[in-house]
Amino acid sequence: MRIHADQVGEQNRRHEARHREAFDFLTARLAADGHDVDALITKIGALQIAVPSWALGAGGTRFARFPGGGEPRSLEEKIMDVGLLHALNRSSGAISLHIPWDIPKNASEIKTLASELGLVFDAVNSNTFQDQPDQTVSYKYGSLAHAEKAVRKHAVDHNIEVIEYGKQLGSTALTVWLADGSCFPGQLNFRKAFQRTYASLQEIYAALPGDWKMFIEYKPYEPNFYSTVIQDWGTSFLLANKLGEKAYTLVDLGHHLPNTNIEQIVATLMMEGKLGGFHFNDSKYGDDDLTVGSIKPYQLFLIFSELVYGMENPASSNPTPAWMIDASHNVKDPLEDLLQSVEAIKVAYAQALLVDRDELEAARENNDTVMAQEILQNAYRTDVRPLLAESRLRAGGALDPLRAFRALGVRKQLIGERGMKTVSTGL
Ligand code: PSV
Ligand code: MN
Repeated sequence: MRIHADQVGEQNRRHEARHREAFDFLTARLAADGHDVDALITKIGALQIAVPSWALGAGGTRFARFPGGGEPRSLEEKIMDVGLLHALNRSSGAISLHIPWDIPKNASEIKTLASELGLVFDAVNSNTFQDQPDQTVSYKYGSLAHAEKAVRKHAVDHNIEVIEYGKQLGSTALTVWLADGSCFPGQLNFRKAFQRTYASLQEIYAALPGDWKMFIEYKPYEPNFYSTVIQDWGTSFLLANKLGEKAYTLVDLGHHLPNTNIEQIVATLMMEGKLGGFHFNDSKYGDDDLTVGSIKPYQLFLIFSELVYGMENPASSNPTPAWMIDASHNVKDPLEDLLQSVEAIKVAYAQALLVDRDELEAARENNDTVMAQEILQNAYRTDVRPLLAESRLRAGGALDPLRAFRALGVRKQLIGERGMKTVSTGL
């Protein structure tokens, strides 16, 4: 199914009066505070967040999976689903593929379909954390860090193959996340594991096209429970620095131990021009992969405050990070969950844009702790949703994507087309 402009327009007419009232009220307040509302709306509209191809079906835990109906059965259907999101929110204009879960069998047809829906291909992700059915070696004891050269070579070759798929689709980045590590003390020589990983990454790095980037994603634990080779931002940053200017750190919000100050990590990486990518999700305990902003929205805002500062004050080589959601949906409709996540990301971004940087710096320089907190919290406590709605309206999207999704009966139609019992690839 596709969502057409007239359907969105009809939905918008129902919410138009209410939106106008809220938007006019907010505009007057922001303008009085010296904000350029049109410039804010343009910035908010420009933020595009890639959707992972593996998050369009129900996720699950190691205990159970409860699939909904109408899940995409192929890469084409996954692209169609991202197209539905993008038609509603005009902010999901990219898809990130995980190989081999989503191998583009006919790259040019896949590309045509995506571009018809206004989508581009974000970073491609390699998978050396699972053995594939026909695999000749096993990743049970690691991949790029494995003690055996043959296994490391297999994992390196896979990454190079992923780059090749990405090239066919117009991607310009490879994300490497490794499960490599150990479950028990003594199992691994930390130094050798790092050195092997570095040497393997060097081989992959050498295969990167000139305009490509490599994102190195860290994670403290899981699936290994004693040590992970690339456990934290410091290790990722060290590898990225050693590899060269095309290598960057990727921050996944769920990949931190409880209470880690992620905003400070972001600030440091941006200062060094080494923050390449971002995986958004939320969590209460570990890598819970919950809807963005559902548990710790203030932390998300503080992170965005550093992101905005970093983007406004870039290090010489600082790119705009590649934004992506990396979540899993156990009890929600995946598409509804993704709409909520995109909204939460944009709310935090818009609030961060409202922070008066000059006033904040003055408060900091004067050790005015109270005012520094006030400035941040004033921005955080502003209901910016009318700005988001207006930016969607101007881009041809829905004033209220979630309500439109329900009013248009999208899931019902998808179930009608694809059936109730469908299984989509991915986690
Ligand atoms: C690992 O937990 C991770 O965050 C990596 O980004 C993987 O590619 C993805 O999740 C797999 O679901
Ligand atoms: Mn991730």
